[in-house]
Order: sequence, then structure tokens, then C-alpha cells
Amino acid sequence: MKVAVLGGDGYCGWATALHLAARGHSVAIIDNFVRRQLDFELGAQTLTPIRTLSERLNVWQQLTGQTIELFVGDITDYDFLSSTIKSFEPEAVVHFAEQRSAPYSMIDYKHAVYTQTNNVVGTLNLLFAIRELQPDCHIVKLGTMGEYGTPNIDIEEGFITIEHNGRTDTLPFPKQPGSFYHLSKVHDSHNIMFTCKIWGLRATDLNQGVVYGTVTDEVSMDEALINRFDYDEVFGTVLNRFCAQAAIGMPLTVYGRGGQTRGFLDIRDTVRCIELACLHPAKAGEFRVFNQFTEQFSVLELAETVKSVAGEMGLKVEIDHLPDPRVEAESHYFNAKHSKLRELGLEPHTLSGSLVDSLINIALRYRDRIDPSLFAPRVNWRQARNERNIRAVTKEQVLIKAAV
Ligand code: NAD
Ligand code: USQ
Repeated sequence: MKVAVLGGDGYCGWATALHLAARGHSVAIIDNFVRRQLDFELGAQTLTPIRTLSERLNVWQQLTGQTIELFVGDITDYDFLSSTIKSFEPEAVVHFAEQRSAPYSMIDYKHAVYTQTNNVVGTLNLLFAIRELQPDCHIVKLGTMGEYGTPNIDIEEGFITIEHNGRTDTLPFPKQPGSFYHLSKVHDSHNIMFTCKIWGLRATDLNQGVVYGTVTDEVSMDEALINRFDYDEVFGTVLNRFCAQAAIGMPLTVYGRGGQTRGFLDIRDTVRCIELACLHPAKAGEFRVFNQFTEQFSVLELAETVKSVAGEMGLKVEIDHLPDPRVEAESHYFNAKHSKLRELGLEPHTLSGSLVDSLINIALRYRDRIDPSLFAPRVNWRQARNERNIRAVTKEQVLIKAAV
């Protein structure tokens, strides 16, 4: 298949682009490198020393003989996106190209507006470009399990059948997102569902849980292909952070009581789920939703698992409970269905099988690159201006001054 990977320089996108190319698909990456800019803004960097995209693609070409096409630009620019779709003529578009950090979206007004504009406009542009130029193309869109929030009932895969006053209908599952970022995904889902209905587009919304790990078969082929591993408070996800903290002997930062329960999956399952969705496209006019995670854990369970496994490796690990900087339930019911990708053939990795090789050993290998000051949470959901903002502005000013 010809597959365009929007956001192919990012964490999930890079691993996916290589996985699809390795399976013989013809792949193009579309990215504007904004994520690398956000690292500069935040004064953060990935634990792993990622290379420039052109270097990554050259090395891939040398190793495999395969050329991955590259289109550099911003998908919120309709002319750029439509000319790219016209030139590449994809059969499937995998859309990762969004601002994906909940804390980043909660820094202040500017960051909330950037997040929702970037995400909602980028997705709208894609819907219009596909309708205009490639109406049969299957849109595989990365949503998030956080669209549902934490309701006190089982979470279905996208839709729920409700009986009300003697009548029955199957309706989108209620959405209770917990950040301006998660809200942007809900807005996207509504726009995608609407355009499938009115224009007959075909789309799969993958409500993905928290992804962990950095190892896939393809990125392991050469050090120059290494993927991101974020551990800072804004972009670092919880398990990656705990493993980086364990690697340098810092206490694990459990927010609040730690009963926050989420769906999780190994990056190796992310890439496989995307491939399965592409190989089994939605029908014309169909808007499908798959819940894309493999296991669920509370934050405290994760901390205790890291403590115990790292302890067996000779690392001394303690667990801290910090006041929760987010507004979220610290203990709650959580039982989300996730059978549709299994039915298509997903054979999940488990955290117990991945924790050492995919996480702790990577954190240990690069531990000299860890900046401990990046762990402390500075973005607080309850404040309109955050310490993170002050630091970010200072950093920007320094950069601007240096450039002048
Ligand atoms: P990432 O930040 O590492 O990658 C996103 C990529 O998209 C970056 O390379 C960035 O430069 C690019 N991008 C952003 N806006 C763009 C624009 N307007 N034009 C062109 N390129 C743009 O994020 P990720 O962790 O790889 O996440 C990818 C997607 O998966 C996101 O939509 C995210 O919401 C979703 N997701 C991620 C996780 C996770 O745990 N990482 C979990 C669930 C869902
Ligand atoms: N948490 C801690 N300690 C930490 C970091 C986080 O206790 O040091 C807690 C958070 O409060 C939260 C949970 O861990 O309850 C998950 O936080 P996270 O930062 O790992 O993940 P989240 O903000 O939910 O976002 C990530 C991705 C996002 C994706 C989402 C999937 O960044 O792109 O959409 O996971 S989900 O959580 O299912 O919505």
C-alpha cells in the first residue's frame, strides 16, 4: 500500500513509518519538526540521542535500499497538505501530526490555543484534502483513550447502545476529556465522524492508551535510527519517567494517591495496530473506533512494578507521592473494552516481558543524559499561568537573543 505517515518524525510516527516500510509498503513521511522546536522551548531533550530526520532516512536507505519519501511542511497549511496528497496519492493516511502533551496544553492560554488550533485545523485540512483529491483513501487517525475520561461504567469501543424512554439507539460513547489536549481529540473525532457521514469518507479512530518503550525491530537496526524516549514533565509519559527516575536513583513521582488507572501498550504493539488498521480498511462512509491498548494499570501499580524489577537489577528505588498537579480522579472505576484489534490479529506484548529490555536497560544506557531538573511537575491544571511558562519564556528570550 501507499501510506502517508503524518507526524513521521515523532515517537509513534517514526517507529510506524519504518515498520510499514519494512513490510513492503510504500511510505511517505510528512512533518514540520515542530516537536523538535517544542523541546527547545521547554529546555528538554529526549533521553535517547535522536538524529535529524534526513540522517535517519539516509541510514534506512543504506541499510534496506528502501526510500521513504519526505514532505516537510505544516499540515495546518492547506495548500501544503493538499499538494502533498496530490503528489503522493496515498491509499491510507496515518495521522499522528498533533501536539500530544496534556501538560503542554495546560501551561496557559497561548499553549491551549496552539494545541487546539494545530490539532483541529490540521485534521480538518486532512478531511478536506482527502475529500477533494483522494476520496477513497482510508484515514487512520490517532485519538486517545483520554477522550472517554474515567466514567463509573464500562467503556465501550467508541459507541454505546442506550435505551431511553422506551426507544433504543447506538450513540457515540460519552466524552469526558481531562485537558485541552484531550479535548482537541474529541473535537477531531466529531469532525471525522461528520465527514464520513456527509461525504462518505472512510476512517478509523484509534483511541490509543499511554505508549511505553522505545525498542522496535526496525529502530534497533542501527543507533542512528533510535527513537525518542521522553522523560520530562511535559512530554514524558508516566512509565518512561519512572524508568528514567529509577536509573538515576530518584524517587518515582506518583501524583496523588496513584489510583489513576489507564490503558497502556508497548510501542511494538502501536506499530502493529496501525498496520492492522491499514490492512483492514473501514468501508466507504464508515467511522470506526478501536480502543488501542493492551493492559491497564494504576499509576501506583506501575511504580511498584518498576521498584520491584529495578530492585532485582540492583537499583535502589523509592516511591514519592507528590500533590497531583492535574485535576483528575485519584481512584476510580476503569474497565475499557479493547477486543477489536485482537480480533484483527494483534498479539500483544506484556509489560512484564518488556520492562527490562525496552525501558529500564535503555534508561540505564543513556542515564548520563538525564537532567534531573526536568522531573518536577511545574504545570498545574488549576493555574492560568504556570512556572513552566515563565521558564519557557525565559528560554525563548535567550534563543531569540542568541539569534539576534
Ligand atoms: P510526537 O510529538 O512525538 O510526534 C508528533 C509529530 O507530529 C512530531 O514529529 C511533530 O513535529 C509532528 N507535527 C505536529 N504538528 C504538526 C503539524 N501541524 N504539521 C506537521 N507535523 C506536525 O507525538 P507521539 O507520541 O508520536 O504521538 C503521535 C500521535 O499519537 C498524537 O496524535 C498523539 O495524540 C497520539 N497518542 C500518543 C500517545 C503516546 O503515549 N505517545 C498515546 C495516545 C495517543
Ligand atoms: N503521572 C504520575 N506521575 C508522573 C507522570 C504522570 O502519576 O510522573 C500520572 C498522571 O497524573 C496521569 C497518568 O500518570 O494520571 C498518565 O499520565 P501520562 O503523562 O503518562 O499520560 P497522559 O497525560 O494521559 O498522556 C499520554 C500521551 C497522550 C495520550 C495519552 C493516552 O502524552 O498523547 O493521548 O497518554 S491516555 O492517557 O489514555 O489518554
